[in-house]
Amino acid sequence: MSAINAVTDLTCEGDIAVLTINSPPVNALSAEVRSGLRDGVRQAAADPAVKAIVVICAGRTFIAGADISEFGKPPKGATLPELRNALEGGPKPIIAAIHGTALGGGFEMALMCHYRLAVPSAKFGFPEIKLGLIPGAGGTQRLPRLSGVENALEVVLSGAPFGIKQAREWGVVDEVVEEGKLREAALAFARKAIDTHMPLSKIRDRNEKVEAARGHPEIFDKVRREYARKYRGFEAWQAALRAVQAAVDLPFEDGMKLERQEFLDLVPTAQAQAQRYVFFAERKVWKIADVPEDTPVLPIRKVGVIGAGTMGGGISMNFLNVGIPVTIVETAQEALDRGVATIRRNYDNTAKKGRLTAADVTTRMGLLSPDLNLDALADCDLVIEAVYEDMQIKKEIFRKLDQIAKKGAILASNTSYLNIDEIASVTSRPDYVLGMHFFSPANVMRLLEVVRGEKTTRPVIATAMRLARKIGKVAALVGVCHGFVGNRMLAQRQREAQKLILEGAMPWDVDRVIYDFGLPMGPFAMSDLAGLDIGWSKEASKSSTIREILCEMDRRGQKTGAGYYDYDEQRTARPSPVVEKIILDFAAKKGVNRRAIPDEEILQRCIYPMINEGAKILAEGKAQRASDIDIVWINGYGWPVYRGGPMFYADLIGPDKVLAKLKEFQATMGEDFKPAPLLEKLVAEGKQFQDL
Ligand code: T1G
Repeated sequence: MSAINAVTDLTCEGDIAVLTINSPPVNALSAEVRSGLRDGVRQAAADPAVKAIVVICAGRTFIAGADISEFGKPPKGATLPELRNALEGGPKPIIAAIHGTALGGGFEMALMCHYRLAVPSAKFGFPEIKLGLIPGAGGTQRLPRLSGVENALEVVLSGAPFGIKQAREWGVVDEVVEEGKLREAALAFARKAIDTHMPLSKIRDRNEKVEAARGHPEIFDKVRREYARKYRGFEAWQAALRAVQAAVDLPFEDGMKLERQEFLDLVPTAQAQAQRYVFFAERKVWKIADVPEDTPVLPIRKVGVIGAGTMGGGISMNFLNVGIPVTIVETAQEALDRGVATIRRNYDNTAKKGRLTAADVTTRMGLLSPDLNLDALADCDLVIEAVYEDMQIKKEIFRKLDQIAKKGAILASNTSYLNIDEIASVTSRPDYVLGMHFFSPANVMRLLEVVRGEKTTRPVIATAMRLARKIGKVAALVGVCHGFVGNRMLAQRQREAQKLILEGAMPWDVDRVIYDFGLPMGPFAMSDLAGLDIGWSKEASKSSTIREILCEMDRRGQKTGAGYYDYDEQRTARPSPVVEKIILDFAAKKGVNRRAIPDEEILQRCIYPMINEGAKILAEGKAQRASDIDIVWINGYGWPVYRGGPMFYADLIGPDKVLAKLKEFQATMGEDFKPAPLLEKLVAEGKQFQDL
């Protein structure tokens, strides 16, 4: 055996050379791996004793793509064209032996080989689109030649991996071999290739499937229509379409050139930078400085949920979905029945869409135990309270729960704003109390804010984080403060949005600016969806705000067919002349001289105070890192991933520009814009939030 470099070994089994890549954790196609591959293949190719070459990876997976941490840095090591010439252009059959996930550049490298073997559990795919990129090493030119154009478009545009069945059908793999027997099967295949003089099969030469699509622009038009909505605001998908179209319209080499140029144009873009940042942010968010990976976790075999309303029902479904029995408690039979019926209806709808079988629905509903008695929660390992947002009601429930719940049970509140320490203080086990703040609809939204109380123990935190991963959530650890991270920042935007419609904008102006920025909807459409009467009481209402006036007029949002907008039968929102008059009258009564407000100011006044609040949250230690705040906003509030999150956005614009604008607003509009000391400090030190 000879070491080609630190991550690549070359061994010879008779006249078969085996190149083993070993670069944990995922054998990413780093400079060293590329150089090891190039030099190893060249060495084997030059060795007259060698008749065939097997490329295989050690560890948990085949090459899972280019090393994302290398992007944006000066290129080092072997280039992709060099690798291609060594592999596809090599004089001897090269066999890729695949296990785990052959993704991105790893999948492209395998497609440069002459043959591919894989174990049944192997996955293949081009996730580049999730990084604001497209395949840059021939993936958009070679895959369509195997899978056909429509399938290749789906793979490249969805970024989703596909399995062995598809890989076999498309001829991506030449042989499916037994799990755990990959190396010997690859040697046997190489043996056969030598003994039967198998040709150097090059995918580049297989043109039938791309030629079949020539003169059928409708294939691309259909996909363009399909993805236009899904990828609103994203740039890379159009480049992916152009590259696959090139595979159809252009000779292979010209298609490769076009793909490469599209790829190189995307790498430095703000969107690609943002999506790379989010890739690592989504992995960092799970790491808690003082709760190491090996912190013991508590077994969660049974969960209790208090409250069968929208949140309670959605929360329960998360656990039923992963086979954890749930006892759901309500105070009245009618409310309990309504809650259980909603859960069943949700499952039935999912089954109708073919994403669940009737048996799945029965199994999940079978794990649900509705009850009217809190005592039914005595043997739960975790109880999540999801009742009306009132401190006294929550404290009352936690007092009772503390008496009922078994020793060692974790007590969690789904409160969106309230002080977890105050709730915990009424129990004898504040060390087992924390917040688990789900987002509506709780069975759909990926975000979970795990709220660490003053006394919450590390094992309880570790248990909540591990459980979050199990139910498919992205969990961010946050500290106790009003509204935690997400809602605390949201309040800044909502405040400014209300001021803007008083000063000169209309709700639909503000919403248009926020929608065009990339969020799924603006603050006013969001309020109409949630209901304007959350926390509103008729008795206390004094027409002191536009929202109060609307509620008094029974314009409570979508549910009443009118709110800030008028809604037709299909719930399509239309700017409302009624609301316009209310706003103008209200402003006149307040003596406000309304003015035309430019879109840029609307955007800055909605987003900069959020960034400023993010800086305060970081300074107070209510979030571990700036990228956690971004993960909260991307997974809980629809912040577009291609803008990286509010804190990344601040770095992109420049914290100095955000500070300057806040000071300008402060000078004319007051202390709501007073810059956070941390922001001042960052700018003074020429740093960014990412440097924290
Ligand atoms: N580059 C660098 N680091 C990577 C990496 C990569 N491609 N993939 C994973 N890691 C790190 C990750 O940060 C984490 O580090 C550890 O590995 C485990 O990852 C030219 C341009 C493979 C399915 O997009 O989807 O090829 O946090 O926690 O859940 O056309 O990682 O431990 O320090 O995610 O088991 C295309 C990205 C690149 C695949 C494994 N490839 N990776 O999931 O582990 S672009 C991708 C994944 C490209 C070419 C183009 C997943 C995984 P740490 P993990 P996992």
